[in-house]
Amino acid sequence: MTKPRILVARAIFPDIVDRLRQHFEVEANPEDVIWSPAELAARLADKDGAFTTGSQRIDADLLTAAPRLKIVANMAVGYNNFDVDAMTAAGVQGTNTPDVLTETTADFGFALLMATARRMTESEHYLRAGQWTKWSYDMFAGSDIHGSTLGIIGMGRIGQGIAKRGAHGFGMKVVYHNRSRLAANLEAECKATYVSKEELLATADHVMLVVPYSAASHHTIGAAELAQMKPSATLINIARGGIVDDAALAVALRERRIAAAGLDVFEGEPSVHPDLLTVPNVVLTPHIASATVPTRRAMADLAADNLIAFFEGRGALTPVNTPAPEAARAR
Ligand code: 8YV
Repeated sequence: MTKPRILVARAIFPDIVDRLRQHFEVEANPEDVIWSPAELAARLADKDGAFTTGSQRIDADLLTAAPRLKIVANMAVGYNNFDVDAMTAAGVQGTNTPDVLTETTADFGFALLMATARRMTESEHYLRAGQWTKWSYDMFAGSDIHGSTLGIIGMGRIGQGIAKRGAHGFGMKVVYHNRSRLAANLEAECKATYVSKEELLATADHVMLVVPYSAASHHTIGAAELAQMKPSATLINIARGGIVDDAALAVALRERRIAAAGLDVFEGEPSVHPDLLTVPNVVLTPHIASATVPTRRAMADLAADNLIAFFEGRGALTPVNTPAPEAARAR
């Protein structure tokens, strides 16, 4: 029996590619070339499955150019690179990697919050530049984490992980806003109170964004929302580029309309809005919230396991859509 053909669109752990080779005919990308949409489509023309990261767009044009494609396994919990409706209509299964990155990403959200509120990178740059010649009472004085109010927008698994860290570890008052309110037992576990977005913005000392990207969440934080925040507040985005209007944020930071921001994701990344690179009161990291070795391995393993389970007829392990059986492409 011939093995299904799959494309591994980005460089991943070599031993996981080897594991995939036991089940599939694999075209891999060990040099980690960033293919254009046309190059990706050409490579997928004869493939049955694809292993992707968040940087490959899967849309109707690509699905037309890849008539044998039956499953796309994303190595990410977010899947805004998928046109899910187009995939479902074409009978193509999509999968993501939930759960395995929750705690690691929540740890990072907290690390970015701490670094931002306590001005850690700004002060490190100062020290490295040889500017530290004396102590002074207000040198890099920031804002407190313990006992402050943490406002979380997007209360999925990662948001809940951050809430627990804040409430239980740092005695923070946690308020949250989400499309739907959590069940009472989850609110109790997180010690979190549901509030409107307006109340959250007006009362939080630290605003943490963990909401998935969609047309509805585009620019959840823009100039109007920044104006509603406390001038002493910090803003943390570990969700997706485009959730924040980065140009408006750069203005608010420069004019000190909010105190500071911590950003792991950017509109148009890996490009970063040039004004964010010149304001001092922002901590910038290159989309690394899930980047620990065990977690990145678990994500890659889960994406591989989705492909294997699907082609063994066991069904995808963590599907993001349910193509109708009659629409599904023949295996
Ligand atoms: C990924 C992420 O590293 O899981 C997500 O949604 O944003 C990150 O963990 C990134 O998307 C690359 O696939």
